Amino acid sequence: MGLMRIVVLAGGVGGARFVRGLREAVRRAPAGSELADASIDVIVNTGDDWWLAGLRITPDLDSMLYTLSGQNDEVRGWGRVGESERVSGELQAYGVTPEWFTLGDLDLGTHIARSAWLREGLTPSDVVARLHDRWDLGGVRLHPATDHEIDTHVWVASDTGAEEDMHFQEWWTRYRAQVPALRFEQRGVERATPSPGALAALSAADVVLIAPSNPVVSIGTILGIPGMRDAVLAANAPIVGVSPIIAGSAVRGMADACLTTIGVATDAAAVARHYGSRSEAGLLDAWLVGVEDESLVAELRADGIAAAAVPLWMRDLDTAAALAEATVEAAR
Ligand code: FO1
Repeated sequence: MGLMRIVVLAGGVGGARFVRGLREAVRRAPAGSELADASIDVIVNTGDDWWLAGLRITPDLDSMLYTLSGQNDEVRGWGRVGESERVSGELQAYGVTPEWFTLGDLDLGTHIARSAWLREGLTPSDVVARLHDRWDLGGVRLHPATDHEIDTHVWVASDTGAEEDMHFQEWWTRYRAQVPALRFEQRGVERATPSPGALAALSAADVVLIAPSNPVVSIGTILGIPGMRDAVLAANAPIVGVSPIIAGSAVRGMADACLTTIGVATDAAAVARHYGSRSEAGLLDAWLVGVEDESLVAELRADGIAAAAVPLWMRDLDTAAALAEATVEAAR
């Protein structure tokens, strides 16, 4: 068996846990099996990125980087383990950063390095490659979905009833997605193109996996980059998605608020239909729901989506590895 090239589309925390499980499944696969020889390329959402205090912050890429290198804060989900926040206190006292967004001291090192490299003229892809040089990601290669800035803005109704927008980070971390969003705007997306690494990975892919990430502001943003959806579909590979919704609630994060905004129910079958079956101009060849949602499998199959129910909760490395293995199995 030759090398199996796996490409994953992913957002931050949930995506990182899934990819860590996939890496573990590859490590555990019996020698000589197809999975044992697999490579993993991850196309990471950049729609949460923003400029703050003159620094480029890329939460999803950093969650991947920190999780795969064992540096992430598992309790909060984001940021570095063993973090201190001395500089952030100063920045907040100066009013340079808002009190609802904390940049840890160690994390700031990453942001300063990235911003310095961007100012030297490196692309976001080049920056990710440099960050790779320092951290051992166990063979996983990360690619920003695009090298263009496509920061997400959220439109809401103001007190006067007029529409106003705020950066996604303010809506998500300050308001915890509790202010109803009228719509999401990926600013600049029309000029964006997929990153070279993303396109190269897709053109060589044997399997494409859609991580259990936010279908709207993570996976939706990636697929909304002009040319990305076509590149995913053009890959000579089955496309398998994992539901981020179990028994009608978001596994983590506030995906339900995002789904409501685009008129999709917070339900594993509704998200599958939103991605669509490849046989009907959609994306999916197969879709995994939780064992809690076993009853949805028959209706999805009737809609042309090969669905299966498997344990979806990634409680630890074992459960994440088992889920990843089931996903690759579904692709076969
Ligand atoms: N999330 C928070 O809820 N509060 C924070 O202060 C915060 C700081 C932060 C700093 C750097 C970074 O990369 C991420 C950070 N996050 C914070 C997480 C975060 O931005 C969101 O959870 C994601 O963008 C949603 O995927």
